[in-house]
Amino acid sequence: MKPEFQWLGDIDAAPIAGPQRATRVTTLKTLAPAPAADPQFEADVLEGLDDDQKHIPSIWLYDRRGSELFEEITEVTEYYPTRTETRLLAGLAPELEGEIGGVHSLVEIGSGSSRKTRLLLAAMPSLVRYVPVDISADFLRDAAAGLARDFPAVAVQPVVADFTAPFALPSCDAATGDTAGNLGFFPGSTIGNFTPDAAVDLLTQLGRTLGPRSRLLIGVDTTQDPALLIPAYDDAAGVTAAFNLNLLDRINRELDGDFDRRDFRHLARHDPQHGRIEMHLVSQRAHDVHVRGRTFSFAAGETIHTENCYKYPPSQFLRMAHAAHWRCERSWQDGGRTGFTVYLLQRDA
Ligand code: AVJ
Repeated sequence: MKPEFQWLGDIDAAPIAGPQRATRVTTLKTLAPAPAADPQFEADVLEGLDDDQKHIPSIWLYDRRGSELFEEITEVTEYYPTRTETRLLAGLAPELEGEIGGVHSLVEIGSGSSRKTRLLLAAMPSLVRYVPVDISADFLRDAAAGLARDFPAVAVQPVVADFTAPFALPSCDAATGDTAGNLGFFPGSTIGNFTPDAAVDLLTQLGRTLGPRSRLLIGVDTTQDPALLIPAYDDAAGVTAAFNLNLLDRINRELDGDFDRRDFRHLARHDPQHGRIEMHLVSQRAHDVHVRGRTFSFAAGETIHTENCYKYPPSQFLRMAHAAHWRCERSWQDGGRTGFTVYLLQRDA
């Protein structure tokens, strides 16, 4: 399988000039066409809107604007996972160097806010490189540049990749042959975006990428309490609603869509059978929408399912980790209502 990644090169402490510009000057004869949309985005949207239960994979929520809105979500009062996990990490970070000294590479899966990363880099002097892996190149570049400035001794090597497919770690002197020095970092309960089967596949594949005897520090949200969950995914300020509705703007922009966001309402619902929160966009009236020249009909009240956030209880998560050849070295659980848990896993040799 072709590794799906784009190598951005080392980012060092020097100021980042922004995307490299071509030195050759071309005369524009016609208006530049809109940037080509990701063909996979188009395929997923056209296929998903054609289904009985309309759905679009949640990965497409995270364009630049979506990533910014998600950052805003992490700051709303009702959204407990980020601050709970950050508190857990602040407590456990000082213990890590003693626990797993000699780790050289921090590989962050789906790099989000750099705050949690900073806690680890500051507490673990043995770390000499940081490899953030994310699908959004712009977002990645900005996040990586800030860290490079503040940790000049750490080589920052961002990788633009869809981490659900196999990807290669950039080679580096410190890493030669010694995969036991790789520490994967998969925070934010992003694992919750995956069904149990897909989560096992992902954990297995990450184990292959990180290598024998590597570690994985992973944050997992566990609560099934709707009183906590519903407000967290439908905050009073409407940030989560804006995050969800941004998907319609993205389709309009990149796929010639004519969604009117005023025709849709954000919905967060708890599905206790599956142990997950679902996000939907609910059509407020019967109407037609066009995307890439195709017509999709909506009944009043019909929804597009846009995200699943599974909340895996510890027993279930550990079963999934074992199935993916990881064993648990330690875990740290929030003593409060959320039960949010950070696990330190080690891969078999
Ligand atoms: C990025 C998947 C961890 O499930 O809590 C937050 C995404 N969606 N609010 C989560 C999300 C709506 C978030 N993850």
